[in-house]
Amino acid sequence: MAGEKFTLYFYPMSYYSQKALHTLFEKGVSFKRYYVDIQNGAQNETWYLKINPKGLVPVLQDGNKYISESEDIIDYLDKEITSGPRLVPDPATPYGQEVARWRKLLHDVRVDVITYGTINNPELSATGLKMPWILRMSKDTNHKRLADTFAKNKDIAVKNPEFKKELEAKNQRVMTFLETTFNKETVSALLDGLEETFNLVEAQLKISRSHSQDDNTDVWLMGPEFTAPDIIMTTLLNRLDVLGLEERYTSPNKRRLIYDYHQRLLQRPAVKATLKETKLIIWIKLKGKILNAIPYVVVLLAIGAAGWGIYGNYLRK
Ligand SMILES: N[C@@H](CCC(=O)N[C@@H](CS)C(=O)NCC(=O)O)C(=O)O
Repeated sequence: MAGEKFTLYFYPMSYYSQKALHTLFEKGVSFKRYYVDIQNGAQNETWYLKINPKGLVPVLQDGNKYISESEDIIDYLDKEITSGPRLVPDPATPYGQEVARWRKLLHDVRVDVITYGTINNPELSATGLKMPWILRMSKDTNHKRLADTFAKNKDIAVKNPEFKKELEAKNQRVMTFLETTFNKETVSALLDGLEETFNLVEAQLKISRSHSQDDNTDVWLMGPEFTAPDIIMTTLLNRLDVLGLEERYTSPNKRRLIYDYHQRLLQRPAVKATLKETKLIIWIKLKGKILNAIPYVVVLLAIGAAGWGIYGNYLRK
Protein backbone atom coordinates (compact mmCIF):
# COMPACT_ATOMS: atom_id res chain seq x y z
CA MET A 1 0.00 0.00 0.00
CA ALA A 2 1.25 3.46 -0.80
CA GLY A 3 2.05 6.03 1.84
CA GLU A 4 3.04 3.68 4.64
CA LYS A 5 5.81 4.97 6.85
CA PHE A 6 7.11 1.63 8.09
CA THR A 7 8.31 -1.55 6.43
CA LEU A 8 8.77 -4.73 8.41
CA TYR A 9 11.30 -7.25 7.11
CA PHE A 10 10.28 -10.49 8.73
CA TYR A 11 9.48 -14.17 8.56
CA PRO A 12 6.00 -15.06 9.85
CA MET A 13 7.07 -18.11 11.89
CA SER A 14 10.02 -16.34 13.52
CA TYR A 15 9.56 -15.71 17.24
CA TYR A 16 11.24 -12.31 17.23
CA SER A 17 9.37 -11.27 14.08
CA GLN A 18 6.11 -12.11 15.84
CA LYS A 19 7.00 -9.70 18.66
CA ALA A 20 7.53 -6.89 16.14
CA LEU A 21 4.33 -7.76 14.28
CA HIS A 22 2.33 -7.81 17.50
CA THR A 23 3.72 -4.40 18.48
CA LEU A 24 2.72 -2.88 15.13
CA PHE A 25 -0.79 -4.27 15.53
CA GLU A 26 -1.08 -3.04 19.15
CA LYS A 27 -0.06 0.41 17.97
CA GLY A 28 -2.59 0.25 15.14
CA VAL A 29 -0.15 1.30 12.42
CA SER A 30 -0.31 0.02 8.87
CA PHE A 31 2.98 -1.09 7.41
CA LYS A 32 4.54 -2.66 4.34
CA ARG A 33 5.59 -6.29 4.63
CA TYR A 34 8.77 -7.79 3.24
CA TYR A 35 9.08 -11.54 3.73
CA VAL A 36 12.63 -12.74 4.31
CA ASP A 37 12.69 -16.51 3.86
CA ILE A 38 15.13 -17.47 6.61
CA GLN A 39 14.60 -21.15 5.86
CA ASN A 40 16.23 -20.58 2.47
CA GLY A 41 19.00 -18.25 3.61
CA ALA A 42 17.52 -14.94 2.33
CA GLN A 43 18.72 -13.28 5.57
CA ASN A 44 22.34 -13.84 4.51
CA GLU A 45 22.04 -12.31 1.05
CA THR A 46 24.14 -9.18 0.63
CA TRP A 47 21.19 -6.78 0.17
CA TYR A 48 19.87 -7.89 3.57
CA LEU A 49 23.27 -7.90 5.30
CA LYS A 50 23.52 -4.24 4.26
CA ILE A 51 20.46 -3.44 6.37
CA ASN A 52 21.28 -5.90 9.17
CA PRO A 53 24.87 -7.22 9.16
CA LYS A 54 23.85 -9.89 11.69
CA GLY A 55 21.53 -11.41 9.07
CA LEU A 56 18.61 -11.77 11.48
CA VAL A 57 14.92 -10.90 11.29
CA PRO A 58 13.05 -8.75 12.12
CA VAL A 59 14.14 -5.33 10.88
CA LEU A 60 11.89 -2.29 10.96
CA GLN A 61 12.50 0.38 8.34
CA ASP A 62 11.41 3.95 8.91
CA GLY A 63 12.62 6.07 5.97
CA ASN A 64 16.38 5.61 5.88
CA LYS A 65 16.53 4.22 9.42
CA TYR A 66 16.74 0.47 9.99
CA ILE A 67 16.03 -0.89 13.47
CA SER A 68 17.02 -4.46 14.22
CA GLU A 69 16.53 -6.30 17.56
CA SER A 70 12.93 -6.93 18.51
CA GLU A 71 13.25 -5.13 21.86
CA ASP A 72 14.63 -2.01 20.14
CA ILE A 73 11.74 -2.16 17.67
CA ILE A 74 9.28 -2.13 20.59
CA ASP A 75 11.07 0.89 22.11
CA TYR A 76 11.19 2.69 18.78
CA LEU A 77 7.53 2.16 17.90
CA ASP A 78 6.42 3.10 21.41
CA LYS A 79 8.28 6.43 21.13
CA GLU A 80 7.13 7.14 17.57
CA ILE A 81 3.48 6.11 17.83
CA THR A 82 1.31 7.57 20.55
CA SER A 83 -1.77 5.48 19.73
CA GLY A 84 -2.39 2.11 21.38
CA PRO A 85 -1.13 1.08 24.81
CA ARG A 86 1.94 2.70 26.31
CA LEU A 87 4.26 -0.30 26.13
CA VAL A 88 7.35 1.20 27.72
CA PRO A 89 6.59 3.35 30.76
CA ASP A 90 9.13 5.95 31.87
CA PRO A 91 12.24 4.00 33.03
CA ALA A 92 12.93 6.71 35.60
CA THR A 93 9.89 5.55 37.61
CA PRO A 94 9.85 2.43 39.84
CA TYR A 95 7.03 1.07 37.65
CA GLY A 96 9.11 1.65 34.49
CA GLN A 97 12.06 -0.12 36.12
CA GLU A 98 9.91 -3.09 37.04
CA VAL A 99 8.67 -3.31 33.45
CA ALA A 100 12.29 -3.19 32.22
CA ARG A 101 13.27 -5.97 34.66
CA TRP A 102 10.49 -8.23 33.38
CA ARG A 103 11.37 -7.48 29.78
CA LYS A 104 14.93 -8.61 30.38
CA LEU A 105 13.89 -11.72 32.30
CA LEU A 106 11.54 -12.84 29.52
CA HIS A 107 13.78 -11.79 26.63
CA ASP A 108 16.58 -13.91 28.10
CA VAL A 109 14.55 -17.13 27.71
CA ARG A 110 16.40 -19.15 25.03
CA VAL A 111 13.38 -19.63 22.81
CA ASP A 112 15.58 -20.40 19.78
CA VAL A 113 17.11 -23.41 21.53
CA ILE A 114 13.76 -24.45 23.00
CA THR A 115 12.14 -24.30 19.54
CA TYR A 116 14.77 -26.17 17.54
CA GLY A 117 15.62 -28.36 20.52
CA THR A 118 12.02 -29.58 20.74
CA ILE A 119 11.76 -30.09 16.99
CA ASN A 120 15.03 -32.05 17.00
CA ASN A 121 13.97 -34.08 20.05
CA PRO A 122 10.20 -34.38 19.43
CA GLU A 123 9.80 -36.74 22.39
CA LEU A 124 10.21 -33.63 24.58
CA SER A 125 6.94 -32.23 23.24
CA ALA A 126 4.11 -33.17 25.60
CA THR A 127 1.30 -33.22 23.03
CA GLY A 128 3.13 -33.16 19.68
CA LEU A 129 4.37 -30.40 17.38
CA LYS A 130 1.81 -28.23 15.58
CA MET A 131 4.14 -26.86 12.91
CA PRO A 132 2.54 -26.29 9.49
CA TRP A 133 3.49 -29.31 7.33
CA ILE A 134 4.85 -27.12 4.58
CA LEU A 135 7.72 -25.93 6.80
CA ARG A 136 9.06 -29.49 6.91
CA MET A 137 10.63 -29.02 10.30
CA SER A 138 12.27 -32.21 11.48
CA LYS A 139 15.63 -33.29 12.79
CA ASP A 140 16.81 -34.29 9.31
CA THR A 141 15.53 -31.26 7.42
CA ASN A 142 16.95 -28.92 10.09
CA HIS A 143 20.32 -30.61 9.88
CA LYS A 144 20.39 -30.35 6.11
CA ARG A 145 19.09 -26.77 6.08
CA LEU A 146 21.71 -25.57 8.54
CA ALA A 147 24.47 -27.39 6.65
CA ASP A 148 23.29 -25.73 3.40
CA THR A 149 23.23 -22.32 5.08
CA PHE A 150 26.74 -22.96 6.36
CA ALA A 151 28.03 -23.72 2.85
CA LYS A 152 26.13 -20.81 1.26
CA ASN A 153 27.50 -18.36 3.85
CA LYS A 154 31.06 -19.49 3.10
CA ASP A 155 30.43 -18.86 -0.58
CA ILE A 156 28.92 -15.40 0.02
CA ALA A 157 31.90 -14.53 2.28
CA VAL A 158 34.38 -15.43 -0.47
CA LYS A 159 32.56 -13.28 -3.03
CA ASN A 160 31.87 -10.39 -0.61
CA PRO A 161 34.88 -9.94 1.68
CA GLU A 162 33.18 -6.95 3.39
CA PHE A 163 30.79 -9.44 5.06
CA LYS A 164 33.41 -12.13 5.73
CA LYS A 165 33.81 -11.39 9.45
CA GLU A 166 30.06 -11.36 10.10
CA LEU A 167 29.39 -14.51 8.11
CA GLU A 168 32.23 -16.44 9.69
CA ALA A 169 30.99 -15.48 13.14
CA LYS A 170 27.52 -16.52 12.09
CA ASN A 171 28.68 -19.90 10.84
CA GLN A 172 30.40 -20.46 14.16
CA ARG A 173 27.13 -19.63 15.94
CA VAL A 174 25.19 -21.96 13.61
CA MET A 175 27.55 -24.84 14.46
CA THR A 176 27.27 -24.31 18.22
CA PHE A 177 23.52 -23.84 17.92
CA LEU A 178 23.12 -27.06 15.96
CA GLU A 179 25.09 -29.04 18.54
CA THR A 180 23.12 -27.50 21.42
CA THR A 181 19.72 -28.22 19.89
CA PHE A 182 20.63 -31.86 19.22
CA ASN A 183 21.72 -32.33 22.81
CA LYS A 184 18.63 -33.64 24.56
CA GLU A 185 20.01 -33.07 28.08
CA THR A 186 20.73 -29.39 27.39
CA VAL A 187 17.28 -28.84 25.90
CA SER A 188 15.62 -30.71 28.81
CA ALA A 189 17.53 -28.56 31.31
CA LEU A 190 16.31 -25.40 29.54
CA LEU A 191 12.73 -26.68 29.60
CA ASP A 192 13.10 -27.39 33.34
CA GLY A 193 14.48 -23.88 33.87
CA LEU A 194 11.43 -22.46 32.10
CA GLU A 195 9.25 -23.97 34.84
CA GLU A 196 10.88 -21.56 37.29
CA THR A 197 10.27 -18.59 34.96
CA PHE A 198 6.62 -19.60 34.72
CA ASN A 199 6.38 -19.84 38.53
CA LEU A 200 7.60 -16.25 38.68
CA VAL A 201 5.04 -15.19 36.06
CA GLU A 202 2.24 -16.92 37.97
CA ALA A 203 3.33 -15.13 41.18
CA GLN A 204 3.50 -11.78 39.35
CA LEU A 205 0.00 -12.25 37.94
CA LYS A 206 -1.21 -12.92 41.47
CA ILE A 207 0.33 -9.62 42.63
CA SER A 208 -1.22 -7.72 39.70
CA ARG A 209 -4.61 -9.32 40.36
CA SER A 210 -4.44 -8.48 44.08
CA HIS A 211 -3.92 -4.78 43.24
CA SER A 212 -6.92 -4.75 40.96
CA GLN A 213 -10.13 -3.31 42.44
CA ASP A 214 -12.48 -5.33 40.36
CA ASP A 215 -12.27 -9.03 39.49
CA ASN A 216 -13.81 -8.48 36.08
CA THR A 217 -11.30 -5.99 34.72
CA ASP A 218 -8.53 -7.22 32.49
CA VAL A 219 -5.27 -7.60 34.36
CA TRP A 220 -2.02 -7.98 32.46
CA LEU A 221 1.40 -8.98 33.70
CA MET A 222 2.27 -5.64 35.27
CA GLY A 223 -1.26 -4.62 36.24
CA PRO A 224 -4.09 -2.87 34.39
CA GLU A 225 -1.79 -1.56 31.61
CA PHE A 226 -0.73 -3.78 28.72
CA THR A 227 3.05 -3.33 28.44
CA ALA A 228 6.11 -4.68 26.61
CA PRO A 229 6.49 -7.83 28.80
CA ASP A 230 2.95 -8.79 27.71
CA ILE A 231 4.12 -8.72 24.10
CA ILE A 232 6.92 -11.16 24.98
CA MET A 233 4.62 -13.37 27.05
CA THR A 234 2.07 -13.54 24.20
CA THR A 235 4.76 -14.67 21.78
CA LEU A 236 6.18 -17.16 24.25
CA LEU A 237 2.78 -18.68 25.08
CA ASN A 238 1.94 -19.02 21.40
CA ARG A 239 5.30 -20.61 20.69
CA LEU A 240 4.83 -23.16 23.49
CA ASP A 241 1.45 -23.95 21.98
CA VAL A 242 3.00 -24.63 18.55
CA LEU A 243 5.63 -26.85 20.22
CA GLY A 244 2.95 -28.84 22.05
CA LEU A 245 4.29 -27.65 25.41
CA GLU A 246 1.35 -25.53 26.58
CA GLU A 247 -0.02 -28.26 28.83
CA ARG A 248 3.27 -28.62 30.63
CA TYR A 249 3.49 -24.92 31.49
CA THR A 250 0.01 -23.44 31.38
CA SER A 251 -2.50 -26.12 32.24
CA PRO A 252 -5.30 -24.61 34.38
CA ASN A 253 -4.62 -27.19 37.13
CA LYS A 254 -1.01 -26.17 37.40
CA ARG A 255 -0.97 -22.41 36.69
CA ARG A 256 -4.52 -21.14 36.64
CA LEU A 257 -3.59 -17.44 36.41
CA ILE A 258 -1.33 -17.93 33.40
CA TYR A 259 -4.00 -20.04 31.73
CA ASP A 260 -6.63 -17.29 32.21
CA TYR A 261 -4.14 -14.63 31.15
CA HIS A 262 -3.44 -16.52 27.90
CA GLN A 263 -7.18 -16.80 27.18
CA ARG A 264 -7.51 -13.01 27.69
CA LEU A 265 -4.51 -12.35 25.47
CA LEU A 266 -6.07 -14.42 22.70
CA GLN A 267 -9.11 -12.10 22.74
CA ARG A 268 -7.04 -9.00 21.94
CA PRO A 269 -7.55 -7.84 18.34
CA ALA A 270 -3.79 -7.29 17.94
CA VAL A 271 -3.07 -10.87 19.01
CA LYS A 272 -5.71 -12.22 16.64
CA ALA A 273 -4.19 -10.15 13.80
CA THR A 274 -0.69 -11.45 14.62
CA LEU A 275 -1.79 -15.08 14.66
CA LYS A 276 -3.65 -14.60 11.37
CA GLU A 277 -0.52 -13.11 9.81
CA THR A 278 1.69 -15.98 11.01
CA LYS A 279 -0.66 -18.49 9.39
CA LEU A 280 0.01 -16.84 6.01
CA ILE A 281 3.27 -18.78 6.00
CA ILE A 282 1.44 -21.67 4.33
CA TRP A 283 0.48 -19.51 1.33
CA ILE A 284 3.88 -17.84 1.14
CA LYS A 285 5.61 -21.23 1.02
CA LEU A 286 3.07 -22.66 -1.42
CA LYS A 287 3.51 -19.69 -3.75
CA GLY A 288 7.31 -20.19 -3.59
CA LYS A 289 6.94 -23.86 -4.48
CA ILE A 290 4.60 -23.10 -7.40
CA LEU A 291 6.97 -20.43 -8.76
CA ASN A 292 9.93 -22.85 -8.42
CA ALA A 293 7.98 -25.54 -10.25
CA ILE A 294 7.03 -23.34 -13.25
CA PRO A 295 10.28 -23.88 -15.26
CA TYR A 296 9.96 -27.68 -14.84
CA VAL A 297 6.30 -27.59 -15.92
CA VAL A 298 7.23 -25.50 -18.99
CA VAL A 299 9.99 -27.97 -19.92
CA LEU A 300 7.62 -30.94 -19.46
CA LEU A 301 4.95 -29.24 -21.60
CA ALA A 302 7.54 -28.46 -24.28
CA ILE A 303 8.73 -32.09 -24.29
CA GLY A 304 5.11 -33.26 -24.43
CA ALA A 305 4.32 -30.90 -27.33
CA ALA A 306 7.47 -31.95 -29.23
CA GLY A 307 6.64 -35.64 -28.65
CA TRP A 308 3.12 -35.07 -29.87
CA GLY A 309 4.45 -33.34 -33.02
CA ILE A 310 6.88 -36.19 -33.78
CA TYR A 311 4.14 -38.75 -33.24
CA GLY A 312 1.77 -36.78 -35.56
CA ASN A 313 4.44 -36.67 -38.29
CA TYR A 314 5.05 -40.41 -37.91
CA LEU A 315 1.31 -41.14 -38.31
CA ARG A 316 1.07 -38.94 -41.43
CA LYS A 317 3.94 -40.79 -43.14
N1 LIG B 1 18.04 -10.71 19.33
C1 LIG B 1 17.33 -10.73 18.08
C2 LIG B 1 17.18 -12.18 17.64
C3 LIG B 1 16.65 -12.30 16.22
C4 LIG B 1 16.72 -13.73 15.72
O1 LIG B 1 17.39 -14.60 16.30
N2 LIG B 1 15.99 -14.01 14.64
C5 LIG B 1 15.99 -15.35 14.05
C6 LIG B 1 14.57 -15.78 13.72
S1 LIG B 1 13.55 -15.95 15.13
C7 LIG B 1 16.73 -15.30 12.72
O2 LIG B 1 16.67 -14.34 12.00
N3 LIG B 1 17.41 -16.41 12.39
C8 LIG B 1 18.07 -16.54 11.13
C9 LIG B 1 19.51 -16.95 11.25
O3 LIG B 1 19.98 -17.19 12.36
O4 LIG B 1 20.17 -17.02 10.21
C10 LIG B 1 15.98 -10.04 18.25
O5 LIG B 1 15.52 -9.92 19.39
O6 LIG B 1 15.41 -9.54 17.24
